[in-house]
Amino acid sequence: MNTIKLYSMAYQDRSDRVRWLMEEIGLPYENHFLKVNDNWKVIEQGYCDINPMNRVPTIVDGNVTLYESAAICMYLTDKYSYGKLAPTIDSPYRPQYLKWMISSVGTYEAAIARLFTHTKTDLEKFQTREYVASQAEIWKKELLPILNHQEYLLPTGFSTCDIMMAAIIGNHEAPGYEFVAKGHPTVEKYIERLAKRDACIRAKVYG
Ligand SMILES: N[C@@H](CCC(=O)N[C@@H](CS)C(=O)NCC(=O)O)C(=O)O
Repeated sequence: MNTIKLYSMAYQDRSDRVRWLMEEIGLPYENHFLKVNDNWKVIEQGYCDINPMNRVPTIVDGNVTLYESAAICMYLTDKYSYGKLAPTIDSPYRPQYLKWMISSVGTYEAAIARLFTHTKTDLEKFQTREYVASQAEIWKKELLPILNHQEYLLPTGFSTCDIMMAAIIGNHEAPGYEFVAKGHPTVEKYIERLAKRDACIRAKVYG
């Protein structure tokens, strides 16, 4: 089996979910931490040849070079843990799995990330928090009924979409946690349960 190269800036960037997943599967991998400037922009020479977006994460798995964290996680799961951490293509749970994989980054993270980026003035910070709070109210209509009666997002048990969602919501002090988990015991317990996994700890997802 190839040793997979994982390019990132630090443990707690969007490489967290990829590292966690590789730890869960037991894949051999090497961390390549890139040179960054004070604003956390990648300044490593030659990296754009690997990822023209100049962002992280990127993996190199043999002759496959891939970026976009959700795509990487879907690729690695289908290749190395098909039917275990991802439902098979003929499973009735595959559509929901795909939905979570895409909405984790496209819907949840797209909004939560604003808490880091849309903060130039006090007014912008306030408006961003209002926006994320309003989105979180909608998300909870989806999340709470599921987590109120099962331990993981899919009824079949722990899967890669839990890794995505838990990495994005974050733990305790993370900005996303305040809006999505805090005050909702089932979501708090869900994150707590996931944070205790050996693979999550080894991957240093929450520090
Ligand atoms: N949708 C992409 C987002 C990638 C992304 O924005 N990564 C951040 C780090 S968490 C980055 O590389 N930032 C550097 C920059 O903005 O130049 C993914 O999920 O992989």
